Amino acid sequence: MLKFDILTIFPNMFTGPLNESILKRAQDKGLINIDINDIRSFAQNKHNNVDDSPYGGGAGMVMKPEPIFRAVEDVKSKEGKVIFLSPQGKTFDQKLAKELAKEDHLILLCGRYEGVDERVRKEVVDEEISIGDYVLTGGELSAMVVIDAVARMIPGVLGTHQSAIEDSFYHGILDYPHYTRPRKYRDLEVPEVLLSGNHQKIDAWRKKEALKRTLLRRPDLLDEVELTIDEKELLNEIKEEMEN
Ligand code: 9WO
Repeated sequence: MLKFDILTIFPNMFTGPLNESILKRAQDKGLINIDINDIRSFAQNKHNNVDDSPYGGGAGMVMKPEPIFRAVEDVKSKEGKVIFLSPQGKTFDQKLAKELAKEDHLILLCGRYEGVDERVRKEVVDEEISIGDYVLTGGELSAMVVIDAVARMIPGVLGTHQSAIEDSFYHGILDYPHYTRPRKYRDLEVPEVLLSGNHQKIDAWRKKEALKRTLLRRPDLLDEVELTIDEKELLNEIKEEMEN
């Protein structure tokens, strides 16, 4: 059972996305547990302020340290790992999702405004993660991305047939093209090989299409993966075909 504790000043943002479909079922099955904690409920001053103007001046506001320290102390367990979502973090990828799925307790700290008091980063944050090189209005949407990607790596969260399909990024290359009925739609036909019933040929075609896509769109991924002899052969076929 992996426990997620979210720390946010916008708890309502999470209720929709985390309570539908696969994440809902994973919680119902007791494979994951998600608690949403409102940082504002840990504010102590008269107006429950969680932000204040920056020392040194400048525009905007900074999240105050006290409510965050208190919120983390409230949810923290001895195995708890505190993750801060920010553009300054280490880039999130499938490998990191798989690693985090082995943890017992992840505490996801979502910032807002122009940032969080640096003493939070120094004292309570264990890992800083970015989901990509862009700025959002806060860490909440990125926390949901991390939860989704981590949860689906936990055994039992995906159905057995889905976990076989999950291979696409798992093996480090892009997915192959998918088709379903009808066989012909507005003159657009399904590739003949997929209708052949020859599963060896189908597997080879899919592997080749996946490699083709990866070579064309994300050649950088091919430097990272260990290809089998068959896959290297397919890749050479593709390169030769592309020269013609
Ligand atoms: C806002 C801002 C406004 C004016 C000048 C500078 C500024 N910096 C920021 C800013 O970085 N705000 C962050 C908003 C503070 C931390 C939480 N926020 C956030 C997290 N935005 N984007 C992310 C994020 C998290 C993970 N992966 C990608 C982006």
